[in-house]
Amino acid sequence: MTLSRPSAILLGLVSLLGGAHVKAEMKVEDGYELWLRYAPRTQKTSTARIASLVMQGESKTEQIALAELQRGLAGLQGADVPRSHAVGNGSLLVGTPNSSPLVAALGWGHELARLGPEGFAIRSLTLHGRRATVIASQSAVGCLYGSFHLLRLLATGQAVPKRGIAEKPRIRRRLLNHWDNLDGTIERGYAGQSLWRWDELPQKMDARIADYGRANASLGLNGAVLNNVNASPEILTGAYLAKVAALADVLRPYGIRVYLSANFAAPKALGDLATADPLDPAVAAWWKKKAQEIYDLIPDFGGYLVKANSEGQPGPFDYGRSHADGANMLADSLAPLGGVVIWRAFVYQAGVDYDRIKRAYLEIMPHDGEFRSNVFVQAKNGPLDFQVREPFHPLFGGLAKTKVAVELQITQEYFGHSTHLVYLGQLWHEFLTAETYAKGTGSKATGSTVAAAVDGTLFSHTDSLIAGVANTGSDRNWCGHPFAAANWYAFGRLAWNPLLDPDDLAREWVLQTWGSDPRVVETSLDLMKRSWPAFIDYDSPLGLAGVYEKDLHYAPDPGMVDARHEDWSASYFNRADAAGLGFDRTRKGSGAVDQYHAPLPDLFDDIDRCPEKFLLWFHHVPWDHRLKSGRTLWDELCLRYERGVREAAAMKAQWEGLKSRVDPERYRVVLEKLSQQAEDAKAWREKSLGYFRQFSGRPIPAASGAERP
Ligand code: BDP
Repeated sequence: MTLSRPSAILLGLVSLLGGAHVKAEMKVEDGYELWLRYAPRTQKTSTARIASLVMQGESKTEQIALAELQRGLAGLQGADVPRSHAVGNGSLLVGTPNSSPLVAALGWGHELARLGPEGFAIRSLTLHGRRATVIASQSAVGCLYGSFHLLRLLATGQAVPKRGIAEKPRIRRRLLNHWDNLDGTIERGYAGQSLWRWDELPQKMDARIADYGRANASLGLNGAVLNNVNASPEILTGAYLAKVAALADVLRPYGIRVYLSANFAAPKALGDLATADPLDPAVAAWWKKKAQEIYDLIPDFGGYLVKANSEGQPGPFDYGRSHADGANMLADSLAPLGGVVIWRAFVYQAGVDYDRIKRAYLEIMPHDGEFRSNVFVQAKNGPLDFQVREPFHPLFGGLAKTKVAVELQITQEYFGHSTHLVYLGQLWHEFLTAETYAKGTGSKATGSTVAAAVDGTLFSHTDSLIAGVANTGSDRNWCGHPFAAANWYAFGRLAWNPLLDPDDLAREWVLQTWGSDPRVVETSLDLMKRSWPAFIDYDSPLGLAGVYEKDLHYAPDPGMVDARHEDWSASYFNRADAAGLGFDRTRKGSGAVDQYHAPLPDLFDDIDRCPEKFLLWFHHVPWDHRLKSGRTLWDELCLRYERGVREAAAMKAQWEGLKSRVDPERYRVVLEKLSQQAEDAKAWREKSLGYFRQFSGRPIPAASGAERP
């Protein structure tokens, strides 16, 4: 199976088989090609044609870049582009100063050095009297990234700007975190089974792994944690490491380093030692030996991701040791070999504080300054758990001496799984551009956004890391919902540059995924733009959180009580009672507002100034409290749910307008899912308002949702 151009079965065949009425040039597509379809553009562009490819380097990675350019240009330009040894008119020259004498002769060494090992430059220029385009980098991987960049420009109808392009990633480690289990299932995965076929590896390698690498490289992603954070110790056995090494060999030429989730108790669980105490020399020695074994097989191994003392996972607390003790012991085993430890901050030990969202900050902050230099503390974007909207985690801007990494969730655990269309670009943008005020207020605040905390510039860290919990699986279209691939895409592009505009990214993705028919493009973009606000409205408006049914996390069930843990109960989070709704985190309540830098605590603390999007997150609001709209909380809540329901219905109707403009299979899949989404929205409103009404005791206003937003 390879990512080929859209299969060339034409309408005639489609109508014979299914009778769909589509335009004559419509191809049958199944989504496997993702955004790398390279379909010929139907709209005119001013972009100059590439007439030949000049590539002197012979490394695997450069060969991959060459093959990609050949495939992409053949598709986009409608004819094969020959490889040539000399630069002619319309040539595209690709290479590094080391691999290509032609590139070396350009004298760009200084600039390329400034762009770093993964950066690249693209320029149109005259070479020996011929008009040519050059993609150059210090490294082969940079050439691959540059090739994908140029193909993206061509596929989206953009020309190389006159001043040229100089790109380098703002974040050094750009990872997918796969929550894949060794039995092939995926925790919170909604697109089939794991891509890694552990039972067949290492003897048999699925050709799809290279396509996975290719899709990631097209975005600039350069790392993958292969297994679930709820880690099976077995992944560290010799038998599994051989499988991991085989995958690493396939992914390496795409610039992807492999990382593993490590079970903290592995030395004990695998039967080698009686303890996993991080301060026991035998334990440290076990991990040192393990690290050496891994690096012998995988010389560029990235490191360990660790979920410790969280949700039943083992960790240093089991031996009375601290987070820093645990992380540092592992870090010391990896440091001489070049690996890092990614220590998750998704920790919430009962007893630390009644308010669950305060606990990670309270557990981790006292250790700021104790962690080794090859440790990252990886926090989720918000202090709870990938909810539909959360204020940023106060560890961003809080931790100063520790490198803080962020974990975003691409897979839609709380966003309707692979059934609802929800584009997450705006959510991530809101988060990344949030001001932490770590450097004070006013002009001093400049540069203290969450993005600056993550890319390391806020506190001058030289290494940086961003991770996205992957939504990929064995489904033919990779992510289950055709539009879910947009979230993989947007995450990858934001990992390269967190300041990119989510609307621009949506446009890029749509043009490459659905083609350039203006009606299809504008409708798809509109759907994506409306999808997150709509989802918030019919799922968790006004800062509600944790409203979900037990374990599954699909539909809301705000009255759900989980006997296992109070802080797994929906009612614990929304605290609906006769007085009102929401969690009081003001200074009169849990005081969580004070985990932020001024002026945020005062802002969040004041019910009249707190942004309404976080109102029920920070306040227990009386049912008759007036909101900015002049409506009471109860009326506003009803309106929001109703508005969400209307939006979901409108999204479906909008898509129906694209029948005959979109290839039949992808059209059908999206329509089916949007229909379910519209039905769910109604049911979710009923369920939620039905529950809250028992407390508000007020009627649901008849015309609550008459207007569209
Ligand atoms: C929660 C998920 C759970 C994960 C956990 C985590 O429900 O499946 O194991 O986060 O991130 O969101 O560790």
